[in-house]
Amino acid sequence: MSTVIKNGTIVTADLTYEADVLVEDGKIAQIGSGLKGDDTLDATGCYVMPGGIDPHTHMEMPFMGTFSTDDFESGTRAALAGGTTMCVDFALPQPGQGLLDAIQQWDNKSAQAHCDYSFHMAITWWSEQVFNEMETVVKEKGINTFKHFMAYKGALMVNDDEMFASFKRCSELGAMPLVHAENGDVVADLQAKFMAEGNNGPEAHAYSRPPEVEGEATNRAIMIADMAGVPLYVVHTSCEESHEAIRRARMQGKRVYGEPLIQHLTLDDSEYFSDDWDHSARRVMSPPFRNKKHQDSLWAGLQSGSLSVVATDHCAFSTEQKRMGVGDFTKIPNGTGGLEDRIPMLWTYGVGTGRLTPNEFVAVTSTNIAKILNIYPCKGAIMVGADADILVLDPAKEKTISAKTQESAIDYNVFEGKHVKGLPRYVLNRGRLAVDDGKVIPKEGYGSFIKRPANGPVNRALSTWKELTAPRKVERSGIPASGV
Ligand code: DUC
Ligand code: ZN
Ligand code: ZN
Ligand code: ZN
Repeated sequence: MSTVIKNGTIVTADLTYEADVLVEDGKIAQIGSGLKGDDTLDATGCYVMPGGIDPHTHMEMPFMGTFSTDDFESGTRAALAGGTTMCVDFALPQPGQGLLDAIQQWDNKSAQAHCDYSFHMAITWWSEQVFNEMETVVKEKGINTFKHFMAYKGALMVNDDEMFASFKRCSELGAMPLVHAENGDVVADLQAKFMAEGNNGPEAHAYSRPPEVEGEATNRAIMIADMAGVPLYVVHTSCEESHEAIRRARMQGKRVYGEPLIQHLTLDDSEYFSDDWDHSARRVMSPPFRNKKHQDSLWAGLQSGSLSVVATDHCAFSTEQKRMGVGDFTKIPNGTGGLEDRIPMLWTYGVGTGRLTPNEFVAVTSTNIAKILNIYPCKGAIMVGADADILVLDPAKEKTISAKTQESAIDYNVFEGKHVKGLPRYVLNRGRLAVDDGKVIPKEGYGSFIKRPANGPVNRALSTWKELTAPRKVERSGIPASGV
């Protein structure tokens, strides 16, 4: 069984050229002209690019006293509708729970997935058991990334000593730490202050998490990673303060990656000042949306290469769930959706405005993260031998985003009313036609867990801080007696 994609323009992170693509047994078998297959997909007027990879989703996440509404079934259906063929979710142990136990739970939940997926492993507490299990997670489970929450005090947050221990373990194992970088102690203090002052609406959520808490935590994580001798990936970089820390680290030769979200690039903090409580609460996520200065910084980072990946942090709660926080903004479940809209929104507001070239678009939606996660070129490439994860994007096709027409299970959409131009015509996942003429062809359970091997000796922070590995001991001729 083979399929040929004809008459399209191939766009990769490096090249743009006209050619047909032959897909056989789930892989790209040939790229050239005049190719023939059992089936033909016409890509006239379209771009043929690697399927999107969203490295940051939370399906059915247990969080703030509830579970995020999109599970692997509706969530991965939404992913495919938006041209994404692989998601990376977070296996999240409750404090005290073993890592392998949490992976088993996520294995069970993800059995429904319509598209390929993988997990990051979250480190939510620290112990000898966690230290030991990390090795099995990397070597047997094929997970090479460990996520640390520097916020959510009293729940998911880890302290600096735990983070340093975990980062050093990552270094030994050829794995990479991820951080949710916000200073959780300062956030908790500000939350209490605003509540005490009677400032309990969704806008106080934004006030309690200013850019400074993110910049401080990003910088701290970068320094700790450097001392542990390990690269670092900063999830949902939302502001100039965090971006600046990442930029500086990269200029110093440190291997540090930043991940803005499509929400932060295209929606601003005025959303929190709507007179409709539901409107504002539906947009409560952490970090919160920022002003234009920060949005410009994020776009500039994608253009210059100081920021590497555009993700969503897809963590969708219904209006009903959001209302758990009426009268107390700290109880509004944090999270927004975006998986279905990331590609059309970034194409429209990035490529459509001239901020990004089509090649840069492919880099930040697919290829860069495939390289960072060590699955390139199996994923993230239009190349002979690669998985046939292909997005045929029609730049002339348009729609107005609406909750009424989405695959996601939530009852609203934070991009409601946005007009987008550039939509999937076809999507293939390991050769399976998953979107045909813009319509999802669901196949529950088709999605495969993609193992991601550990990195080799290049898994270094390129550290300038050498004392840890080469301490200089001083031989002294005389040492005074103590306490005299
Ligand atoms: N931020 C969110 O908004 N939701 C899920 C977790 C997170 O860090
Ligand atoms: Zn986060
Ligand atoms: Zn997240
Ligand atoms: Zn593969």
